[in-house]
Amino acid sequence: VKSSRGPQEPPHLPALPLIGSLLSLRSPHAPHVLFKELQKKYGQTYSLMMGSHRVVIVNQRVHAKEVLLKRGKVFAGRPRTVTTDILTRDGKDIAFGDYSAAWRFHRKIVHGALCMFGEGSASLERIISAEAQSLCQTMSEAAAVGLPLDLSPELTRAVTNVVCSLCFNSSYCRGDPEFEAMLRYSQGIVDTVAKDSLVDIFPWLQIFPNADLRLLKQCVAIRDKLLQKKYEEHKADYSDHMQRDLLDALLRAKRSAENNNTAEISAESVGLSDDHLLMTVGDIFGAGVETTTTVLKWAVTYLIHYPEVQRRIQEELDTKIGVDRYPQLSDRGSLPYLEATIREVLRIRPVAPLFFPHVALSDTSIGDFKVRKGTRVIINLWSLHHDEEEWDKPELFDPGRFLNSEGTGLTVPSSSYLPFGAGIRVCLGEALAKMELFLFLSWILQRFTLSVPPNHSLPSLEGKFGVVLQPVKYKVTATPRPGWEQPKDKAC
Ligand code: HEM
Ligand code: PLO
Repeated sequence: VKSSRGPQEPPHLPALPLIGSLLSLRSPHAPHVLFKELQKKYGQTYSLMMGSHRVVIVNQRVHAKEVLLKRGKVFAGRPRTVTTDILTRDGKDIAFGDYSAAWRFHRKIVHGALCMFGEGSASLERIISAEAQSLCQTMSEAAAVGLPLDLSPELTRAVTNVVCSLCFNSSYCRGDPEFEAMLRYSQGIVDTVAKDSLVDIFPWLQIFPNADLRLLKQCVAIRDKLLQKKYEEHKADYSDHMQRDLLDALLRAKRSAENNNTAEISAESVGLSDDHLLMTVGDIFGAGVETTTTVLKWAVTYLIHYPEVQRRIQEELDTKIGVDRYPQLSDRGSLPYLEATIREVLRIRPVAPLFFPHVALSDTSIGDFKVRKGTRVIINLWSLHHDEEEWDKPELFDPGRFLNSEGTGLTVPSSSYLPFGAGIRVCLGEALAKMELFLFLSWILQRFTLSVPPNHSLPSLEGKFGVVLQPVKYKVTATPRPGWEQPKDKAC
């Protein structure tokens, strides 16, 4: 309903000079939960000050879609923050870079490279299946000696190797020191980066904890060394006639812009400097690893909490695939319950419960609310995915909500479901992530039943808030299913 008084400011949390609304934000809850709670007092869309920044929090689907889709281009900006500037050399990447010609150009190249890998050749399916096989072999070995296993590093390595093939045409074996270093630096980055877009941050006062900043700088330095090494190797054996991976695709775009010096688009102006190339690969590598691994870990966590869901997926796998062959992407259509489970995991524990802020590039509005140029907008996906008006018992893990009434086909029961975002900043890896989630989970559940080791308690479902929402660490017992007692798979 349009207000007769014309556009108004959104309801505002109390704010003090300099520290902004900090005092109203002190809470034992993680930010996404607190922002959901604050709706009770301020309505679904409200604003607050973080330091000197005006921030609007969006907790409902209509306003979220306005920001992402209807006025997507107006809200396509990103803020500069101290931590993301450290990670991305002042926003020279896709995810944290502001809207610009360089940003558009890089998204296009990455999109093209991902499409080339995904379609035409069945290479991506082959790569993921090989990693699934190696993962299952590791799980078999642990099962053979009766040892519970922390699946986290194993899942991370499997997912890392897929993105590594895609970005660098390389992969890691178990225990590779470079991989072990990657696990450590990436955790440090997840724990610290983008936090300062949420807490009050005054670069001149350094209120953002110094220890966090130090850790982030150390981790980024290690990551940059790794990226630089891959870059030098690729430059050394680059050929115009061969495109092995994403880094080759970026190098080709750079060479062709450099050779085209007469054109008004120089390599620098479209963002094809060495820094831009490195930061873009760094994004795809980082996003490719942390997001998909996190979803797989949540899936395993929920499967051990809900053995009946696990059993139903296994019945579906037994009927549709059996034990004589491994799962393939072409089976996706005939395994609706597994697909529904993946959708439910992405709903109940969204990887990014708070999107990194979008920024209004000009004066605009959200619903009836006035929004000034430069305002940061945070979409609270947690609220959208746990909205009581949209979902029946939102806290309940129920894959069935994504099935039609006969249980034979998939549905999306509410349009308040945006696990990958939408619009011009929609996730670039959605198709890849869905392939990986389907193949890894079907391989694992065809072969093993997952449970908590005897005398261990079930892992917490709460999650640890960072730039992605991660489950806690725990061990699982993987019991080989009938027909899979003897390992049939090869490890790396
Ligand atoms: C952005 C979710 C996997 C690359 C995003 C956004 C979400 C998201 C919510 C933010 C959209 C916004 O700010 O409006 C997920 C989930 C994944 C996943 C749930 C796994 C299940 C991946 C993978 C890749 C990737 C595998 C890389 C191959 C990116 C990039 C962006 C992005 C580059 C930034 C886009 C931009 O700002 O223009 N993703 N993602 N993501 N994702 Fe993903
Ligand atoms: C994950 C840790 C890596 O070391 C660096 C990195 C790069 C891209 C980030 C990713 C991290 C976290 C998830 C992000 C992704 C870009 C898009 C994605 C923020 C920090 C999401 C879910 O928005």
